[in-house]
Parts: sequence; C-alpha cells; structure tokens
Amino acid sequence: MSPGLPILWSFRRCPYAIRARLALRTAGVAVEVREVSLQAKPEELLEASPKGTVPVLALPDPDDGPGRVIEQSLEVMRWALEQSDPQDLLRRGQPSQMAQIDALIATNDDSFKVHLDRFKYASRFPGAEAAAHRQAALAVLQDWNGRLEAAARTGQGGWLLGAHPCLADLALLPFVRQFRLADSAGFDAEPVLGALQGWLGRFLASEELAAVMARQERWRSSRYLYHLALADDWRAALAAGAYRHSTRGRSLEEVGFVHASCAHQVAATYRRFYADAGPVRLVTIDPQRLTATVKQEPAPESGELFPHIYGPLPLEAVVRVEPYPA
Ligand SMILES: N[C@@H](CCC(=O)N[C@@H](CS)C(=O)NCC(=O)O)C(=O)O
Repeated sequence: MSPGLPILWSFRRCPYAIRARLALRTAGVAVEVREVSLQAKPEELLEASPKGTVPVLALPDPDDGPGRVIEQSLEVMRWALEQSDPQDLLRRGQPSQMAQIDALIATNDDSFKVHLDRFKYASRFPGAEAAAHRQAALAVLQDWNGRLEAAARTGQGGWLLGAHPCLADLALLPFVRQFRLADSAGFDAEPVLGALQGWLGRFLASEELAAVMARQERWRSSRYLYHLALADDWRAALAAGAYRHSTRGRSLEEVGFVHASCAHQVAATYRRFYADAGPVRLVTIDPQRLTATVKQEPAPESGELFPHIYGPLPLEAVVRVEPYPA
C-alpha cells in the first residue's frame, strides 16, 4: 500500500480499465492499483463510487478529507494526461485533431462497444444475432482501417491521426483487442483490415500493454480478517456449523486459537504454509461478527504481528469463501 497515492479501482481485463491504466502509465502518474472482483465488489469501492463500475480513480485530498473521485475511464485518461502528456496524446491547441479524437471515441463507446458486446457475449442479450453484430462491428473497424491507410499514404502513418499516437489510439485499442479475442483466427484472416491488424499487432506486442496487464493479487479490505483453510476442512466445518482448525494440520484445541492474517499477509501465509497443500479456500471473516477475542500477537520466528482468534470460527462471521489462489 502506498499512502497518499491516488487509488485506481480496476479490473485487469476490463477494456475501460485497461485504457485508464495505459493513460496513467503514459503520463507517469503513480497510482495504487486495487484489483477487484466484479462479482464481489469491495464496500470501499462502492462507498467511493456507488455506481459500481471500474475504473474509478479516487484522488487524495490534500486536507485529508474525501478527495475527488473520477468515475469514467475517459475522464481518468484526460485527468492523467492533463498532469503530463509527453506524447501530446491530447493534441492540445489543435482543434481539428481534438474533434477527430472525440468523434473516434464516441463511435467506439456508443456504437462499436454495443456491437462488440452483442457479438462476444451474445447469450447475455436475448434476441441479439451475434453474426449481425460482428458485421456491424467490422464496418466500424473498416472505417478505422481506412484512416490508418490514409495516414500511411501520406508517409506519416502508424496511428489513427498520423505518425504519433493520440488519445483515441489508447482509448480504442483495448476494445479492438477484445474484439479480436472473441475470434482471433477470424479477425486475423479479415482481408480488409490489413492496416488495423498491424496497428493492433504492435499494441499487443508492446511493453506498454504488458506493463498494464501484469497480474496482480486481488485487493483485500483491511476491514476483514482472513484465514486459509484446506478445502476438506472447510467442507467439514460447513457440515458441523463451525470451524475448529487452527492452521494446516493443527486443531483449535491443540493450539488454543485460530490463526488468521490481515489483508496484506494472505499471500505470504499461503506461500509459507499452504503452497503444496492441494485445494485451499480463503475465508474472509468480519471481526465485528465474532464473539471470540481477537489478539494481534507476534509470530515466534519473525515477530510479525498476526491476528489470533481465541475460539471457534462461527459460520455467521464468514463474509466470503473462495478458492485460493483465485
Ligand atoms: N462508462 C464506464 C464504463 C465502465 C464499465 O462498464 N466497466 C465494467 C467492466 S469492463 C464494469 O465495471 N461493470 C460492472 C459490473 O460488471 O458489475 C467507463 O468508461 O468507465
């Protein structure tokens, strides 16, 4: 955790979040990225931004109060580039290019994305004909391909507005990447998308994309305690109505307390004690719902403080159980 940094609530594969991370990286703005599960959004995200989509950028307030919250990916991109725009992605002072950027992004967000979703996730849209939406998306891609070709003919090609990337390149590329992922062989075989395939191919091979797609442990709230349990032990606890293990291979009765971890200790605890244990569950515990005493006590070898729960873990105190690693 980096106190004082802006917090970016993010989901690795989300194209909106990818474009926000790309802009923040290009601008050189350091943020604390909090990877979330869209199925189990943290309360802290919903408190900052009740609409519940990512990305969300929460800026620190210089006076320690709640800071500004930026809730749309495009606004996150613009905010980042207003801090620093070394590649002139915004094309400030060039009204015609700025208007073209706005138009390209509007087509992506309002039209291409609609067809992309109905092609890629057709079953979620009753009545949607995947093939028709793929065709409609392809028509948009062909238009963008035409732009790339036109730029190339002037000898100043490579990007949507010429020889240098602009905001629209960063904003559109994650969505075109997603379109390709839905049917990569079909996309790569499209005879009419040569320039666009080259544009996307460079992006897919880029360091920038690799950097923003680096895998990251899911963010966990410090409001909760965490316990790693063998899947079999957890199953037995469900049947018995309470969990009475202390740690791997040792019972509560033997040890006197249930070992737990704080959010930032989960990964290291797993590596030290459970990496070779077979199926493991991460149990998220709400300490407010525990009647047993919780003490922060030092581990014998390192002295690091860990939470110890002095009593069986009741199922009512469990907020979530998930396979670990995710
Ligand atoms: N207009 C928003 C759209 C963001 C968006 O829809 N993100 C998706 C993930 S790709 C999301 O958070 N969905 C919420 C959910 O699935 O519960 C933006 O540009 O930031």
